Amino acid sequence: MKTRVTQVLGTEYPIIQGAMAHIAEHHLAAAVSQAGGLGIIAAGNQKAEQVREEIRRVKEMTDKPFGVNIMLLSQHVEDIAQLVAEEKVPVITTGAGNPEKYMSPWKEAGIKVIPVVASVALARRMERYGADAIVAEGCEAGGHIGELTSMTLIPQVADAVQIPVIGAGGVGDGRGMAAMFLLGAEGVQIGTRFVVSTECIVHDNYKKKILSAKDIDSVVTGRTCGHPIRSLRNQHSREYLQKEKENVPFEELELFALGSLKKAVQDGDVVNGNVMSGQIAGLIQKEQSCREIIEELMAETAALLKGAALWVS
Ligand code: TUI
Repeated sequence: MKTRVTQVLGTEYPIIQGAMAHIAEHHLAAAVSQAGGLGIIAAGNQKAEQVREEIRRVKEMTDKPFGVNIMLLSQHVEDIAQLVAEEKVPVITTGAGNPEKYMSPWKEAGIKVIPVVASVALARRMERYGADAIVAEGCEAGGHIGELTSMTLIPQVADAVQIPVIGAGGVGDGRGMAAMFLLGAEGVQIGTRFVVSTECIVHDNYKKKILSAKDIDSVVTGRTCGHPIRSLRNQHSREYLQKEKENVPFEELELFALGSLKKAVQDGDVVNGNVMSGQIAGLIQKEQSCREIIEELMAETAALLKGAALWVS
């Protein structure tokens, strides 16, 4: 399936793996790239030298294109912005902010720049600043989210920009992927399903929590402090929401959240840790390799879109 997204990324398939802090490291990124998608290393809050090590490991494991996601709230963002240019990373995605001040140095380094946005206004702005494509992420996604659903955001972004749109938020199988194409996307970004892949290094308890989730099991915390985060409901989310109800100061909420994702991902504490996940968790039934996931997605999508002529030859 060739679309403008595969042309920009240099991949076989128009599938990007979502960036997930502590989760999207070199094993997952290399496996997705090897299988024909675009694997992504999440820089998260890591220091530049840790990210450099991750990049080098992916380069050792695959010669296929891959990307680095820069979380713009990170205190190390300046160093990482410079590092990705030095390392000539093929693709950069960004999240949780506006990357415009870094875009011209990245473009000059020959990097494809794909900001993740949650609004039409930022999508338009990113196009003006030279973005090669845009990820439009609906609030079905896990982690830090915007206000709009994928159903409403993707067609509005697709109408507003000329550059290719990659749809994110709520995609777990070929039906979701085909729906994104019908809404105007030319590629998809998938996070939660790749968490439950054999190559993903999250603690088994994290994978089991996703596999046992039902449709209504995700909640959004942090709305009151302007950083809404979608995760699976547990003791941690209940306590966080209770604190928000009691209007505890922002600093106390921040302290409560500190290290909570790592606790779930690395220690497997899915009771007191933060299990970030998209709303599509309830659809995910089994662990598979990244190659199986991608091939299944492509077969389902192609069957559904047969005759729709949405891709380029
Ligand atoms: O970035 C994400 N997902 C994330 S980042 C993250 S780490 C984090 N931890 C605590 C607080 C905040 C983040 C966990 N999950 N997805 C991409 C995304 N970006 N979704 C929404 C946005 C977004 C939101 C507002 C992008 C830009 C924006 O406004 C920018 C501006 O200044 O106009």
